[in-house]
Amino acid sequence: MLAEEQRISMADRLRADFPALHQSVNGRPLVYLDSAASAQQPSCVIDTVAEYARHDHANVHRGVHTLSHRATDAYEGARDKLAGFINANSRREVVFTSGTTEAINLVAQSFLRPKAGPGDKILITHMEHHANIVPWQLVCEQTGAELIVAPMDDSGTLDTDALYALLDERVLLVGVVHVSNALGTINPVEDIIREAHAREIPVLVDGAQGVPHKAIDVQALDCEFYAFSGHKMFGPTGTGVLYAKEALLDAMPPYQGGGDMILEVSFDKTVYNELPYKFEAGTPNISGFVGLGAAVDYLLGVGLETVSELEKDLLEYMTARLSELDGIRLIGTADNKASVQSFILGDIHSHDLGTILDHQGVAIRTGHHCAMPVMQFFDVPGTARASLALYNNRDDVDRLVSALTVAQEMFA
Ligand code: C6P
Repeated sequence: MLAEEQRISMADRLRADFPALHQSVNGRPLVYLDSAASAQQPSCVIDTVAEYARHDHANVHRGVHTLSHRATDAYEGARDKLAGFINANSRREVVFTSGTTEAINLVAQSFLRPKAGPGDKILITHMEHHANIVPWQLVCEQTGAELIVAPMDDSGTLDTDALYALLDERVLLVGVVHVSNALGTINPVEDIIREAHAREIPVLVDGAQGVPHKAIDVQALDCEFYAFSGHKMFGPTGTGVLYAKEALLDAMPPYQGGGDMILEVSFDKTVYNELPYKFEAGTPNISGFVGLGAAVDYLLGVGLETVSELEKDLLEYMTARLSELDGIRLIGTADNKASVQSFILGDIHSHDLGTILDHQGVAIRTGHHCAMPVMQFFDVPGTARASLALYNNRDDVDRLVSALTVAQEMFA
């Protein structure tokens, strides 16, 4: 446990690693509170990508020449780092995708669609991001299966008893978000996985907002699938991971066809490549994954325990400071939360609020956060959302609160 002074100096040290934070926006020093949408990148990630482009760039798995070997080593080295980062049993279980969205679509089309039919069910929760709703709706349209939804309460806490009551022999898969991007709720995925497994139901965890904030051990979780995005964990955009248990990946058909996912092709028959390449058709985002490997090194260097502790402390501070504002309605007040606070301020439309804050150099996200069912539940068109990362500090929160006060005065 870090003392308060240590926490403050640690956050300031980490902040120095992120060049984008050291600029003025609209004449004011930038306060970046939109890391749940996309986190900033530390110098080590930016430099690794630049070095790769300067010296090592070539296509992977294809060439006999030196640069292709170097590119392949860097790219596959990143896979080893990611496998270690989530404690996968094997690098074959780490499929590179363009992000969480593609990872979930892969599972929907390759794992679920061939099994699903009328009368089957896919169980998700009311707090899912569209990326963990729409791919299942597509499967339902394609197969006649039904999407069912576990409820949450007014604090944004999942009703796990209701979820367990929905688990029956027709449920083919449970899809659950680890940390809600709109509410910040941390779901008890360990319990959900245990209960689902007791009924032999596989579980996909949407870890887009989990991975940047807490240590993930997929073997301890024992989930069948865990999906996450590189750009929310300080890596480049266009990178992501589908972790899946090897036996499942072995049995699943390819998601896309093309180069690299084959061993042999003739017009009569194609033999697919071994794992994980069977699921990686075409030239991948090589430099992006090389950068993601550097992001893993960075996060491990800081330590996920430290990250969780810094953010927990700052979230408490932010929630307390926001609560001081007249007419504020906090959306998402579950006991177990991470990194995100959504809110509505009086009658001010969230987009107006976002614009007024931007004029003061404060970046937040506004709108439905790709979680429209959450907005429907709270009967709001959208919210303002401030999201934290390891580089934020109390000054950022104070600047947020004073910018909100300015907005209130403008609308008074
Ligand atoms: N949430 C946010 O501002 P992609 O776009 O594939 O990298 O991630 C999709 C996704 C899936 N699940 C959760 C829980 C997410 O938060 C996101 C992305 C961003 O909240 C952009 S909408």
